[in-house]
Amino acid sequence: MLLSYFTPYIFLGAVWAKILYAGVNESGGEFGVFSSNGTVGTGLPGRFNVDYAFINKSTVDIFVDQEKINFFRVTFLMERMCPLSFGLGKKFNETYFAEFADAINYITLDKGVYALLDPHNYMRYNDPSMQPFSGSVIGNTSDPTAATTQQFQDFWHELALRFVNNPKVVFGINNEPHDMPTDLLLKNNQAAINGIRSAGARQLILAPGNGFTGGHAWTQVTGAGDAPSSDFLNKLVDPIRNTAMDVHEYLDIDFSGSHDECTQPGPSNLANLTTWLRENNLKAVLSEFGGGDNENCFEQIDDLVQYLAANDEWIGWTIWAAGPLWGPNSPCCGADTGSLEPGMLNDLGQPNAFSTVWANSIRPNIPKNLKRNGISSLN
Ligand SMILES: *[C@@H]1O[C@H](CO)[C@@H](O)[C@H](O)[C@H]1NC(C)=O
Ligand SMILES: *[C@@H]1O[C@H](CO)[C@@H](O)[C@H](O)[C@H]1NC(C)=O
Ligand SMILES: *[C@@H]1O[C@H](CO)[C@@H](O)[C@H](O)[C@H]1NC(C)=O
Ligand SMILES: *[C@@H]1O[C@H](CO)[C@@H](O)[C@H](O)[C@H]1NC(C)=O
Ligand SMILES: *[C@@H]1O[C@H](CO)[C@@H](O)[C@H](O)[C@H]1NC(C)=O
Ligand SMILES: CC(=O)N[C@H]1CO[C@H](CO)[C@@H](O)[C@@H]1O
Repeated sequence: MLLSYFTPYIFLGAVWAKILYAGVNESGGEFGVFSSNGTVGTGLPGRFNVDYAFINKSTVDIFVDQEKINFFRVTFLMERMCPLSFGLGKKFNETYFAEFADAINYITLDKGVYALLDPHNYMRYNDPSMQPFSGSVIGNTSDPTAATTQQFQDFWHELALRFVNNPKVVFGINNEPHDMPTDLLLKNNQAAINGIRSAGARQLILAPGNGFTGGHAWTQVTGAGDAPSSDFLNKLVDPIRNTAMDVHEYLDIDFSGSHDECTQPGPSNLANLTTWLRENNLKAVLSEFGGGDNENCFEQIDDLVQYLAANDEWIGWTIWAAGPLWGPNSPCCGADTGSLEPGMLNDLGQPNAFSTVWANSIRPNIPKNLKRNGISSLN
């Protein structure tokens, strides 16, 4: 009794629980397509470094060399990688791919850290004009304009083939699926895994849940009666068992990341998911979270990141978001918080979240023993 009580306490965060990956979202590759009136095709294909951009290599240097993180989530848009005239599949826009690959190769080969490839598409393809709600759900057989699950598999097969020899990439199947049947999400996730593994790629895969992949809602019905992610995602089969769950969790009132107050504590809201992970012998990465520029949020983010470190089911995290195109805009958590891009100011002309949120609640929690070598994996 005494031993079983004390042992976990002694090893908490030290031996059993190990965060392998820690870092930041690099958002920008998906920019420039939003249209307030829903005009289809706005910003497509877009201009590199004007409408969209992936990373600023100098700020990647700051994150790796000074902050010692080892993980970047790099967003891109499937309608740019696979233009509508080609359709979703194995035919890519080689210009856009080369720009994306340059960012990924800089992070993984030049800097030697891990990069999560993130198609920022909400499991939808063909109309990003009013993301996250526009576009046909992939694999919707009632929608003749929807890309098929097979096309999604072909897309992932091709992308994985192109990175098959790069051990430092991680494949994120899709950003924030929502409002779709959870059994279809399972099918699409499985198709992506099959496409990646049949390409010979053995790197870590992250599979998202329904309901914007929200951690608090993992065991709940989401949307208009969509079954909980927990009913389906444990049925995924990866022949080499190198897939983890991809989870997002914001700390504001409606979990959206749009408010600057943190009123939804991470640890209690993630507890059911963590139990499910443990029961199913699964791992997870928290690939989006954030809070506003205030003391309460600093504490709540601190609690969240320490919770992840203390629970063996969690193997990594990336906070939302840095990126070269944010300027004074705020990617999350209130208009005045600003982005995590070093060197930029917020909308008030004051230091952004890199000087506030990151400095107060992330920097002190960056593990010293992050994974530095080897193929991306669950351990
Ligand atoms: C609709 O939005 C697009 C892009 O935001 C803009 O170029 C276009 O002029 C708008 N059309 C109307 C009718 O407002
Ligand atoms: C491919 O992407 C480049 C760069 O954004 C763009 O100039 C070009 O028009 C795109 N091609 C297609 C077919 O979309
Ligand atoms: C699938 O397509 C049909 C027909 O367009 C549509 O009514 C339905 O809402 C779509 N389902 C999803 C999950 O988007
Ligand atoms: C966790 O699960 C319990 C039991 O099913 C439920 O009562 C509770 O509301 C859940 N908590 C969250 C945050 O979903
Ligand atoms: C990239 O980051 C560096 C270092 O913060 C900055 O000096 C430079 O202006 C940035 N470049 C762009 C294009 O944003
Ligand atoms: C808070 C926030 O902006 N989170 C976002 C992460 O990804 C996209 C942005 O492109 C949003 O839809 C998410 O909500």
